[in-house]
Parts: sequence; C-alpha cells; structure tokens
Amino acid sequence: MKQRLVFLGPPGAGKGTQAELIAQKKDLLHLSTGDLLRAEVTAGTDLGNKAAAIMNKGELVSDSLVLSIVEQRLNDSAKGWILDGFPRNVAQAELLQILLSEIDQNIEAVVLIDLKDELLVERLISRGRADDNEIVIRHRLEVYREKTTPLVDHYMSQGLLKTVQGDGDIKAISNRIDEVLS
Ligand code: B4P
Repeated sequence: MKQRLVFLGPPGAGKGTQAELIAQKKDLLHLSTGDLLRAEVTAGTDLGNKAAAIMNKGELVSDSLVLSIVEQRLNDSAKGWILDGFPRNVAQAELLQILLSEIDQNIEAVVLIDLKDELLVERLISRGRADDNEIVIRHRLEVYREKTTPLVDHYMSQGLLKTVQGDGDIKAISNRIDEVLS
C-alpha cells in the first residue's frame, strides 16, 4: 500500500471525506489545507484573517501562505501522509516538489476523485459551510477548472495519477480508492 499520497478533485468531490477514512485505516497523517486554513480563521490569527475573505469568495489563498502551513507539518511527520486539497495549482506542485526533495521524500500516488458538476453543487449546498452558497460554489468550480485541472496532466505524465469516480456511497468510493492504491 502506498504511503505518500495526494488527493485531487473538484470542490465537494469528497477529498476530505475519503482522505480521513484512508488516513485512519492506514495510520497516515491527514493534511487538509482547507481544514488547516479554517482552523486559522477560527483562531483569528493574522494568517486566518488574510485567508477568510479569499476563501469566502471561492478564490485560492496565496501559495506562500498555504506552503507555510504545510511545510512544518510535513517536515515533522515520521509517518506517511495524505495531502488533501494541496497542491491546487502548478506553482504549488513545483514548491511541493522542492520541499519533498529537501526531505528526501516523494509522492507515491495521486488520487483524482471525479464527479459531475451538478452533484458537486448539490452536495456543497446541503453542507452549507460559509463558502457553500451557489454563486461561490460555481466560482470555485471555475477556479478548479482553470487552476487545478492542469495538475491532472502534470501528474499523469509522471505516471502517478489514479482516477476514481466519486459517485455512490462513501464506503463504495473508499473501496475504489483501496483498489487503485493496492
Ligand atoms: P477545501 O477545504 O479543500 O474543500 P472542498 O474542496 O470544498 O471539499 P472536499 O472535496 O474536501 O469535499 P468534502 O469531503 O468536504 O477548500 C476550501 C477552500 O480553502 C478553497 O476554496 C480555497 O479558498 C482554500 N484552499 C484550500 N486549500 C488550498 C490550497 N492548497 N491553495 C489555495 N487555497 C486553498 O465533501 C463535500 C460534501 O460532500 C460534504 O458535506 C460531505 O459530507 C459530502 N460527501 C462526501 N462524500 C459523499 C458521498 N459519497 N455522497 C454524498 N455526499 C458526500
């Protein structure tokens, strides 16, 4: 079983849901940049205050801000990891590559969870987070298409990409992920 993973996919595809399950099962560090940013927002830190307005508009937080919250945790991790929602653009993927070579680690697989837009919108509206209203969700989908989808080719060309369909129940999707990672 691969131990150093990136979870990729549109907003609402279930990256966070699935990453948490796999991390528990395999005792991996689950590093969600969305969760870490929201924790900063709740704690009212400088970083959180900068991030909040950007997140509520559905834009991407700056690469340097995101990297600052990932770097230390990855450096300190003695076990395998799942990066959930990071990298989210090519620049972040390049920064991650530099960071990983400094600590002599590598990505073993990239799991792309894919789902139709209409199902994504439906799921996110029913979740109802601060950034989950329809206008912001549609904008997050545009940002995903423009900024994040180039990572699909980026990781495919490295032979790392494993695509899983994100429809169906949570357990069925988790089984699909187990299969592509075994
Ligand atoms: P994220 O927190 O990464 O959130 P997400 O993409 O919206 O959700 P995810 O795909 O994890 O879906 P989830 O499992 O929760 O990003 C939020 C914001 O943070 C971004 O817009 C950006 O501003 C910022 N950000 C984060 N990382 C960044 C980075 N690297 N660079 C710059 N900015 C960054 O599932 C969604 C819902 O569906 C849940 O309610 C869940 O319960 C439900 N669900 C899951 N699986 C289901 C299933 N099989 N069936 C039915 N419902 C399901």
